[in-house]
Amino acid sequence: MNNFSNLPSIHYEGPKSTNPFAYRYYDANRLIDGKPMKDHLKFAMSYWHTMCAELTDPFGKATIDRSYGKTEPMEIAKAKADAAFEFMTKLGIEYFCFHDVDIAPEGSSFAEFQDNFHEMVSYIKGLMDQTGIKLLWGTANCFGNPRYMHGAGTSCNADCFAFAAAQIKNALDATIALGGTGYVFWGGREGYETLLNTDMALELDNMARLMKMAVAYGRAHGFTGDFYIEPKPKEPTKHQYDFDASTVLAFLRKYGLEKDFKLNIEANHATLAGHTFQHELCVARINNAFGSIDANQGDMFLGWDTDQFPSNVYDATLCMYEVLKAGGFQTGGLNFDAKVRRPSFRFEDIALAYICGMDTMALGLLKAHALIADGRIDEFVAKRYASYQTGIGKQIIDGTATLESLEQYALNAPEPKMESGCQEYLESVLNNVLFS
Ligand code: XLS
Ligand code: CA
Ligand code: CA
Repeated sequence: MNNFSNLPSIHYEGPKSTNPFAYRYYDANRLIDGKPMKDHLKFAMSYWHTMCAELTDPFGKATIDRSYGKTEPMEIAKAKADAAFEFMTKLGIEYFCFHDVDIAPEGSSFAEFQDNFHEMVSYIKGLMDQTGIKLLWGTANCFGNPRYMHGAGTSCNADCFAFAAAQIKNALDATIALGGTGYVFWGGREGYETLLNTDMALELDNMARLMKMAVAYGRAHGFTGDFYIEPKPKEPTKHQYDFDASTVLAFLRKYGLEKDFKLNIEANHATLAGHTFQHELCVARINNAFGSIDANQGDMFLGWDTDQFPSNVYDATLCMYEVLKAGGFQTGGLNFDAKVRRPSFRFEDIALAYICGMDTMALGLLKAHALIADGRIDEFVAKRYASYQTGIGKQIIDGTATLESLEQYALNAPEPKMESGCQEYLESVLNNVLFS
């Protein structure tokens, strides 16, 4: 099988089903708090991993054939798009995300790529109209081509900056034409290998210049969605400027970009930065910068970006807990930026991987909703900070307390009475909600 033509349509059959080609937890139209699961989760297919990745690694060649039964590059691109929309339709996935180079052959010059790209954007528009499938976000791949070896917006070579800008303009045009609600900047080469050859100040200023140009162009051409930065600390560069959510927020504020940009948080990037996925989502949420999610997971023993399909329900629950606390997705959604392992080379393995990922996130939603309804954790947290509701705590919050007034208070007060943090009890509450 060189495509998804033999794949059956996947439906919800409930937790007792042993049919591998069925959802056990994802019941698209089931209402949770009056909203269908599909609208809580807004699942999206990543075009690059799902349709393009050949499952190579630094030690081995492709294990999957991505020619979709064709030989000419544009024929392959069209057959690939047909297969993508067949896949999404059969799985009931309503959104997709793409890089410019995922959908069209690069050819031998930028001009040739642009022609191919325009033709493929119209082709994909036709498939979207036929199927009702929507674009979640678009982006430009400004990291794969050798011209970006020193970076794109942060390249030492101004011509490379110009090529990146040209790609971003076209990718933004496509995102607007296809009705995408987000546009992603992932700075795959925006970082450095050694400071010995790097003007960090100029590189960061230039990265902001490129983003400002994108905002100016997008807003002038009808893009009303959100721009996103996707943090990642390293890989492919040794140090990436968009290290983690907090670093990106500081960058956005320094350059006055915070109104147009939100964050696209990826699970595997969070763990590479030494944070939990929930931490990064929480940082985004409390700074009103929660935008979208790249759902996947890393391997706790590997220090690189393995982009595995999410299967850890514990993490999925804490992820969806943050999503619910943020009020749900607005422009964003859950994009499976995930790939099958190299030996899972059959097209049906890709479907089985999505079924696992979608069921995991669906279970996460159900359990996060149950955790909030249960109320014990929220109640504990509220009680833990109750000392800020009255007395000296209220003065600290109101801004009426000063160092001098607090000194007077401390001189006259008994030693503070400590309470337990109750971590183990709260972990048992979480387990109780997860497994009942
Ligand atoms: C790579 C990134 C990339 C972005 C889009 O690690 O996750 O796939 O999501 O360029
Ligand atoms: Ca990603
Ligand atoms: Ca990744």
